[in-house]
Amino acid sequence: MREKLFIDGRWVSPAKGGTFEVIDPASEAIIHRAPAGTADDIDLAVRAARQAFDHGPWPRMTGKQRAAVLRRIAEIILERKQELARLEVMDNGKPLPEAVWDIEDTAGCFSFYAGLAQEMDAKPEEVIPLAEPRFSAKVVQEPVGVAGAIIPWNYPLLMASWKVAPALAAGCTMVLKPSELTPLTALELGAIVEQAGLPAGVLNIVTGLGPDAGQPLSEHPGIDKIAFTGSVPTGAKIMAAAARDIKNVSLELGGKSPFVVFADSDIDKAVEWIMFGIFWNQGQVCSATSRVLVEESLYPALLERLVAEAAKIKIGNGLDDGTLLGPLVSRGQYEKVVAAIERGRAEGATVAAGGGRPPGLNTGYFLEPTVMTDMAEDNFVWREEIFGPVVCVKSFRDEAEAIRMSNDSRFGLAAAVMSKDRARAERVARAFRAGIVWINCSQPTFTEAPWGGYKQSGIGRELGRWGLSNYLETKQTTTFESEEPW
Ligand code: TXE
Repeated sequence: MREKLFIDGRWVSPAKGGTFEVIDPASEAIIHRAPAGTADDIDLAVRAARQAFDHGPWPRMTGKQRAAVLRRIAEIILERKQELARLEVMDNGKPLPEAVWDIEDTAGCFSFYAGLAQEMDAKPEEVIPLAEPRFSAKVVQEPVGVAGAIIPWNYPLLMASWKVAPALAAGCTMVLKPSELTPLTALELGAIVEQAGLPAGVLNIVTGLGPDAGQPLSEHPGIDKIAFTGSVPTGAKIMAAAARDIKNVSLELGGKSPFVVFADSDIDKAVEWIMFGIFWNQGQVCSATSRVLVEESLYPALLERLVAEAAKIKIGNGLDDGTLLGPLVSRGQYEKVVAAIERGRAEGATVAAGGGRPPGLNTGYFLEPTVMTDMAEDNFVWREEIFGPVVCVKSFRDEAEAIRMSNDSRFGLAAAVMSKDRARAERVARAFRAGIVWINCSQPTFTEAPWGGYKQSGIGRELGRWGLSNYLETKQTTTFESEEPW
């Protein structure tokens, strides 16, 4: 576990010399003291990234050359897969097989953007037809410059890759600020890019607390773009900070994603997708299936099955064989989720399954898989993101009501629908006001497809070619081709 920040290709101690505790959420033990970066370190990192962008080789290399480095990063991540996955479990709490999957996806993300970097060589410019024949116009895309990335703790290395890989593919340089709850694998990424031969200053990694390191990064005049994934209130602060000098901003914020299950659905499949959608990663997923809407005639049977299946989930340390649900990431997150359940109950909801600490697990931030019912539509648990293993289930009468209830949210990240009637499923999918829609499934995420939300779920799209566009500026060059006076 690393004790230094990664700035300008070197491992350096934070200017103020401070550290913060890294806690294993399963044992509550302090497993590391990570370097606490502050405004001075952010400034150093931004200057290094600026220098690397303005004068270094990275933005001037061909896409193919950048792709070679990105591919090497992916290879090293895969070589270190088991070790990185175990670090992720100790830091975040998730079950090991999930962490292994995350690390494979992280490598996949670097490989994917290596491909897009290489493709950039094939289409360096686009000629645009103009109505006025004496002029010609072409369009090129160029890296946006120095990017800042502030990321959360639910997928520590994977969330880093969603920002680092496209930024580097585009030719940008970057300062990455990981979450203070999960800094371990992000610091390893410094060693990985170093080994892969990334030029100094192209990626700088500063760990630290949100207000001490994140805020100075979002306010720094030396960065051209800020990319953030996290909560709505912090996203709003970052956007306000970016507004001061009109930085380019992309935000991926929370969600309260509905899953509409029509009565013609296969009940086993529906329950399986719901369980995957809300208990995977302890429900700490921005697109989690947190609101389930079931057609009235299927509601009693589906609820009964869901409650029975939730009770079977094996809870424990993510490193133990067979664990399906680990602890929540932190004491703060545990308390937030427990308080939400209590508030929902006080506002009239029924806890149909779980709702408390699993018997026998007295240490660690463990919470039972929880199913809540009977809540009014204005109940806190139906409206607000809980970010824990808590699913709210309600019934609906008809398609129109399902659509109205689904869209009645300030969020619009994801939504899902299940029905054997394909035309109806497609109709509902079109009616959802959300950036990510699933039919007959919920949650599968692919690097090739755009990811992001409507409404307060954010601005912009990550992944796929849309993720690359986040880090590109568009430049038109218009030439007067005629010898005649205009
Ligand atoms: O988020 P924050 P927290 C939601 C989820 C969760 C809640 C709170 O509901 O319960 O947010 O989690 C950095 N300037 N999501 O408190 O504060 C911080 O250091 C700049 C949804 O962890 O948003 C961390 O790196 N940066 C989500 C990052 O912001 C600041 C994933 C995220 O922390 C800052 C995580 C500031 N003033 C939480 N304050 C999703 N969309 O997936 C903090 N940070």
